[in-house]
Amino acid sequence: MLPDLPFDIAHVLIDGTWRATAQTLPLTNPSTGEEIGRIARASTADVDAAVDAARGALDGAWGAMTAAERGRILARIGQLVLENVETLTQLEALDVGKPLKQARADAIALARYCEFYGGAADKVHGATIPYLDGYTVYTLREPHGVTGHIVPWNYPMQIIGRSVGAALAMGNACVLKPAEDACLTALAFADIALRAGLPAGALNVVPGLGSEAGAALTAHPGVNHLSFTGSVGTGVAVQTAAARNVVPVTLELGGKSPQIVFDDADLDAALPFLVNAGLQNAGQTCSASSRILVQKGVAETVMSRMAEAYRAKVVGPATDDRDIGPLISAVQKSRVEAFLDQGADLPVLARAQLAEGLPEGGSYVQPTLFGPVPASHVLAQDEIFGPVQVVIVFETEAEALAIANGTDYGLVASVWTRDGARQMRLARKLRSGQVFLNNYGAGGGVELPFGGTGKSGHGREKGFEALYGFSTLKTVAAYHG
Ligand code: TXE
Repeated sequence: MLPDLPFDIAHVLIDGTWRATAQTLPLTNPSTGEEIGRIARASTADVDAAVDAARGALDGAWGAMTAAERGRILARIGQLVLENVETLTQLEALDVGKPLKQARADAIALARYCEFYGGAADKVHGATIPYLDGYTVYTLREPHGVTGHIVPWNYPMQIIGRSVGAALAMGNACVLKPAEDACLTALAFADIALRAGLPAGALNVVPGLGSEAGAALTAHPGVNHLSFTGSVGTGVAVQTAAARNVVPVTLELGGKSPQIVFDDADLDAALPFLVNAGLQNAGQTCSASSRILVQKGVAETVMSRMAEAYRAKVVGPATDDRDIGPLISAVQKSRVEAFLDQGADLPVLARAQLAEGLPEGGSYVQPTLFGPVPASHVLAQDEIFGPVQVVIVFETEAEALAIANGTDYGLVASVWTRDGARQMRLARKLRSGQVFLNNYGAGGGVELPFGGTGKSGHGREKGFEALYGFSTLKTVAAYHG
């Protein structure tokens, strides 16, 4: 059941006003398969109105605010998010199927993004540049203008926090298109932002289909920057649309992130990360560690200890708060099952447990650990986006590096070894946006720049770096003689 909300979930938010759309879409609970309501299906006209409202905010109260005032509003939003953590948790569990503890962690991360970007808003500045005699030259960091944010369903709150948070801090006005599979926390966040004093039009939310509202937003000539997180195929479509308007794009397109375990690793420290980084959010994580590369000397031990950890994990409905929830939808379930079919000839090390009496219509998949698996196998190459990991055995550091760098992706990698020189060598040679040494994911890392290389995308979100991506640089050269 939906909690009581101060807004209608079938509405879009445009210019500070909740409005009905001509058409709606069903909202499904992935834990049960039941329809729990209807959400808005924004049209091209709704997106046009949202972009106009954002432009109006830039020309009005929002555009006139100082960086410190923007920061204070973001900080207030963060505070209100914290006060509403339990509602946000319930919404996300219902909408995405996340176990409550994961949904709660995401809500707290959303607050952290608002706190971080609130504090950073007035700390971004340009430079003075020594130039010819008689000149003073300086640079100004300015907002792009209207920013479009296309957000997927796997971590709505975290992805909204990192992209909308940074964009607002820099003074952009945002149009947010959440995923059709999960938009409730986007609406709740916008309601909180309004209550915290964000001026009308600074954040507009237009839930709807990717092929309609999403495509309309990416093609809109009034949008000055696009930030997209999702699949490679849709990322290419977004970048192509942006190119027609010559608009900068930040793309975060997932990965096939490896953890490399050497013979000298501290296995007790590594083990929880090896398994949890693959199974968190039922594997539907852009930075999921879906490949575990293990050196031959510890391969048997690591495989048997990972198998033991898998057998102890339980899959259940989100509100039962087990280790792992359902996948987002029946469509995602069939995508993952198609991968499992392709792995039918691979050795299975272990599967996790499905809780008894799972609702028939829920999108549950039994988490599966394969190994040893050849590095070239499709399950070791493609992003599965489900609770599936493969173990690959290697002998030398050079071989490990070649395997780790041997996919189209490059988002996150980690190295488990006590050899400091090897840590430094691999940190440099791994083709990856983030490298972790003797850890993985660094606790979420609101402060840590994040993004990929290769087909994982380009541009950086999170941390201070995102503020540069969500702004543009103007050079001012004054001649005074
Ligand atoms: O992604 P899409 P889907 C990967 C993962 C998953 C696969 C498919 O491998 O199995 O993608 O998921 C919007 N113009 N990731 O189909 O299509 C859409 O409405 C503009 C990895 O859900 O990329 C949603 O808001 N927008 C990833 C968002 O794009 C469009 C997270 C993502 O949908 C659009 C999610 C269009 N033409 C999936 N078409 C990660 N990096 O974490 C769709 N959208």
